[in-house]
Amino acid sequence: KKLVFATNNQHKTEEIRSALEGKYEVLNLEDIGCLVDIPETADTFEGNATLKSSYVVEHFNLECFADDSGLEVDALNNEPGVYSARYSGSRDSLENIQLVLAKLEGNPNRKARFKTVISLMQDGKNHIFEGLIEGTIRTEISGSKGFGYDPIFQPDGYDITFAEMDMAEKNKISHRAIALKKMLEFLKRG
Ligand code: ITT
Repeated sequence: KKLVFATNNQHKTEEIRSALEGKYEVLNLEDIGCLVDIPETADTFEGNATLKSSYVVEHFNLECFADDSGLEVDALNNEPGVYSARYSGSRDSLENIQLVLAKLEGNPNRKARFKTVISLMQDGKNHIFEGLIEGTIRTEISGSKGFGYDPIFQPDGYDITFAEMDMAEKNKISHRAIALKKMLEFLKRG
């Protein structure tokens, strides 16, 4: 069975493909010939996930799901949040990481969480699935796997960052994996 995943982010596509291997074939925006950068103008993860999934329904008449996600840092009033992809004004992960580290410099409160909200558009209805994982922000970058803020995020109960984990290991515990599991349970019931 095929599922359309409304993303331009190759890393998200890889994580979702790996998690759904043997269950679903995952097509991303490029695969369905959608070459636009869908505007994400909402101020919530749920709002932006819904903008992406409904764009595909409207313009391609395909059922589809989308993931809007980001990092919330307690000491930064939950920033970067929905602005995670372009926190520094650029999509460059290193610049975004450095901005978070600079803003947290000297701050002992390193608590943070990754959140994913999935919007699944099916039969004209929007189904929402959420996943989150608590952790802390390291004082320095560590690891080269993963993407985005992975090199500075250490999930609670671990002494390594997401960027030091293999994709399979991250996929066992991540915010995205938790939201995805909920969506799979829903699809199984349907
Ligand atoms: P699409 O909208 O095309 O799916 P995007 O990268 O713009 O791709 P978002 O708008 O959801 O996705 O922004 C999420 C940003 O949050 C992403 O670019 C990363 O910087 C960060 N992020 C999300 N999930 C992450 C993860 O698992 N590990 C590290 N950083 C993550």
